[in-house]
Amino acid sequence: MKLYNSVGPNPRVVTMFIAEKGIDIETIEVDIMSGENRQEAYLKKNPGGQSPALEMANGEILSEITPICDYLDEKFPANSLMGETLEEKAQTRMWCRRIDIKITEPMANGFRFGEGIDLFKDRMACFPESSADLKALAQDGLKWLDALLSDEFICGQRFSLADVHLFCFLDFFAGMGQPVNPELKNVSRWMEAMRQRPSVEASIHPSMRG
Ligand SMILES: N[C@@H](CCC(=O)N[C@@H](CS)C(=O)NCC(=O)O)C(=O)O
Repeated sequence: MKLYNSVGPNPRVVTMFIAEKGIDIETIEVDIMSGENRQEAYLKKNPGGQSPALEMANGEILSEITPICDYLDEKFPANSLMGETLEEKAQTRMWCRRIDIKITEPMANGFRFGEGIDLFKDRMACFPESSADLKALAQDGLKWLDALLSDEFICGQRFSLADVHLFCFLDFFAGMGQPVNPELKNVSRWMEAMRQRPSVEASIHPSMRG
């Protein structure tokens, strides 16, 4: 198996997930800043042209962070971050999907169409006039989550991929003009607790280390 990795919150979800599980996967770095991921060689592997991608045990390529983590969790069942039962797995997938739709996707597009416009304008359709609204939509999603996050983790008492997913995005975009509103007490408390996990340090991309 090989993980095509790069800087950015999406690949970090997978590398933090891997660190949490204590498994070892060979990684191949893709330079997304220079656009290597948009060149033919990478597009042949992942037509979505984004990072990460996982070459699975049978040689086929899988993209999208939730299926990649789901696959790794089934392949290496110890320390499951998806859940032990069918119901827990379904709940984890539900929360990842909610986080994606309500928070992280609008947050990422708010950045791509705003601060990231020079990097993204020739890579995808960009709508700069939507940037502020998308950021507001992401903040509204966080407010919604804050009211529900009274327990230790997103899936109650159970640490899961949903926590890893949200953390990597909030950590990345806090430094890119989309910090967590400190009035969101539950999200702020959860974020502080997440920062103590060894997987946070272990998953910092080499290019971001001082
Ligand atoms: N939906 C994809 C999103 C992947 C994504 O947006 N990756 C970013 C890095 S965080 C990327 O490759 N950006 C460079 C580009 O789009 O050219 C997933 O779940 O993996």
